[in-house]
Amino acid sequence: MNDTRNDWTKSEIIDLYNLPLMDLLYNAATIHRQYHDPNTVQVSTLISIKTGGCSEDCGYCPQAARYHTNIEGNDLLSVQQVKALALRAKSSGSSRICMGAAWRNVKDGEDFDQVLEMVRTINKLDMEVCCTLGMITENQAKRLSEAGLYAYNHNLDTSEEYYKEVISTRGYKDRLKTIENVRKTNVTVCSGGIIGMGESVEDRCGMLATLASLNPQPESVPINALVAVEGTPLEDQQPVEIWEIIRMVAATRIVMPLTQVRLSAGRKDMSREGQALCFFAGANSIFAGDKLLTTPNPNVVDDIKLFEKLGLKSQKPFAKKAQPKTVEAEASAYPPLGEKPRWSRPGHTIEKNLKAEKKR
Ligand code: SAM
Ligand code: DTB
Ligand code: SF4
Repeated sequence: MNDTRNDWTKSEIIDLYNLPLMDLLYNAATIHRQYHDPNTVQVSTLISIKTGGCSEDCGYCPQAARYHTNIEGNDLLSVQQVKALALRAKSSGSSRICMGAAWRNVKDGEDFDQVLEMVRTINKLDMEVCCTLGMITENQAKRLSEAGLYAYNHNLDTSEEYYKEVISTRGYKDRLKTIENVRKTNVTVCSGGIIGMGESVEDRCGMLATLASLNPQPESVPINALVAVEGTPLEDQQPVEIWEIIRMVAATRIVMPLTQVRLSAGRKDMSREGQALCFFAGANSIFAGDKLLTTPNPNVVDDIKLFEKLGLKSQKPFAKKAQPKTVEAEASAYPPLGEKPRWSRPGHTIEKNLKAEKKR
């Protein structure tokens, strides 16, 4: 028995999201400590293996060919270029590489064969390797798995209702289908979304309800704050407040206790204190490196200093391969610092705790 539930309703998640902040943080941090080492954060690095010129119309994306953004595009990188970038990332403390391609979907042929070779190459470096290449078929997922892919990233981005406001060239069901194809292999699933695109709290929580309903839940959930890029339809969006990011991270942690929650795009505009609260609320991964795929990210030295200030260690590769099966097993792995809070004792659940909070 653990706290993982696949039947969270949108309204339950909205209630969580809107809790007084201190209650939300306390609940999320308590769950976080039951399943994860609160002083360890995974450092991952993004490599944009094919940049720009994408046929899709995702309203947030600087890589869509139809928008006039200032990014420098490039064709598929060579295996040697990717290996050099991965080695550099490893030497600066990354345990995971995520390779992104500005494709609508993967086409079988020379380019896909080259990506498979990149996967094999990074795998030999003893790093987790993740890809985000757009839609893939079941057969392509199998081939990636055979090449040693550890994770496939394919974001739901927002709720099913709001999706249509942001993207018209593909539907929510297409996204879910690719996730299902990945699930048929032993590649782990990475799927999350973006906040700050003009969506409501209801949309954010609706997306979390869909992600939490997947069985098994995604092993990894990136939470991105929109990076509003000039030339995209969302260029004028006001930056989302840090409190919203913290709430989103906390709600994600509570409804998906075992998942790796990734504080992804948008960190450049977050204070160190804001990021610290996100780690407290359950975020346990960041993307490091001066660039995400095409937009700026905090510099590596500042991130190292932040880890030192907060006493955070970086997570070793494959540390999450064997997930603890029970709360008790994890509690013995990470003994609590003080007395156990009541909802971590046998028989107490987060739902009971929420009811108690509401009654107060
Ligand atoms: N083309 C593939 C796809 O869309 O699935 C993979 C690459 S795509 C750039 C990966 C993810 O990056 C998107 O699903 C979106 O969540 C995120 N993303 C893209 N542009 C962003 C932006 N401006 N701000 C925040 N997140 C962004
Ligand atoms: C994810 O959810 N965020 C990362 C990773 N998965 C691929 C990408 C963020 C991209 C931000 C915009 C850019 O740099 O182009
Ligand atoms: Fe293309 Fe992916 Fe950008 Fe959408 S998010 S435009 S599919 S690169």
